[in-house]
Amino acid sequence: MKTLLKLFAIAAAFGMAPAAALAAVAPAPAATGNAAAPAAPAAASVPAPPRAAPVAGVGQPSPDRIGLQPQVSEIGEQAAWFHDIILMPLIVAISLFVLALLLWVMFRYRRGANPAPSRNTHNTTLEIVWTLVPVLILVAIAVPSIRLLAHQYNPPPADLTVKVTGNQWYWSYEYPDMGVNFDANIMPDDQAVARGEPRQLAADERLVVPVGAVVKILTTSNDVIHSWGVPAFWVKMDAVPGRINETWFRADRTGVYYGVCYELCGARHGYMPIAVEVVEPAQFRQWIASRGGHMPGAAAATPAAAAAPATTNQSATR
Ligand SMILES: [Cu+2]
Repeated sequence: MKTLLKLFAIAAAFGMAPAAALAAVAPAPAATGNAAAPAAPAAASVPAPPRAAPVAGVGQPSPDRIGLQPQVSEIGEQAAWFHDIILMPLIVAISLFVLALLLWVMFRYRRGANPAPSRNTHNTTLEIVWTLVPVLILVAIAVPSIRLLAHQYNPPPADLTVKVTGNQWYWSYEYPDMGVNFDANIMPDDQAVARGEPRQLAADERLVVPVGAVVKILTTSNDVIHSWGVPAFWVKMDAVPGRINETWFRADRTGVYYGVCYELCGARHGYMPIAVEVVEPAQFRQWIASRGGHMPGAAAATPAAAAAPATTNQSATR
């Protein structure tokens, strides 16, 4: 029995066995230090809140969409406005203008219609115009572009910190101030469809965050470069081994939002999806409690928090 438990613990640590399998076998959460331990239901007295159902077309791609996903963060709305109102119309106008010039030159100045070509090599006015106009266009684009960049790199004070670690080929999440950590693996297609979730985007474990909270995301990796991102939040950051990168988001609407790994990271790169559930603050507190965690400042009273791996306790008291 002990050997079997050890095998399951090792398998779960490498993301090969679902956490539930380990929890079903283990009578109590043995402090093995594996990331799946907090999921053990035996220690949590608070029931987990129900999983929200995703809404078609929100937080996930849809077959008839050609634009960006609906944005649920302020940065995302700014970026979508920049893309939809400034960049796309400008690109379309410039492309049509150049196409019209090319067609005009091809027909008006073809050999049949214009047998004696002009010998002019310079036109000062024209040269000033075609230098100045593109410069002015670029300056006009630079203003909202730099404003957006500055906004992205000046995060407001964080309400919550989540450390995201990329692994071949799953994600590990840690709430260092709350004593919660777990692994998230892809959900099998049949299970995802049965639950009304998009296949290959659904994950067995979701990152849960409160609505309206500034979430600081710290990314790193255990093996190769991965990239964590969620299009509906306009957030994406490389997860690089030996290094911690920082980004942030603030989701202003509750719901379920999906992302994937955005860096080609190996054979199963396409099978490490990201699912984020944005919930009301009360539901978030319930979720943290159901995982044996605690809100920052509150005493780690639950048995699961007391039995949590040493690394979790250290980071929780920081
Ligand atoms: Cu990856």
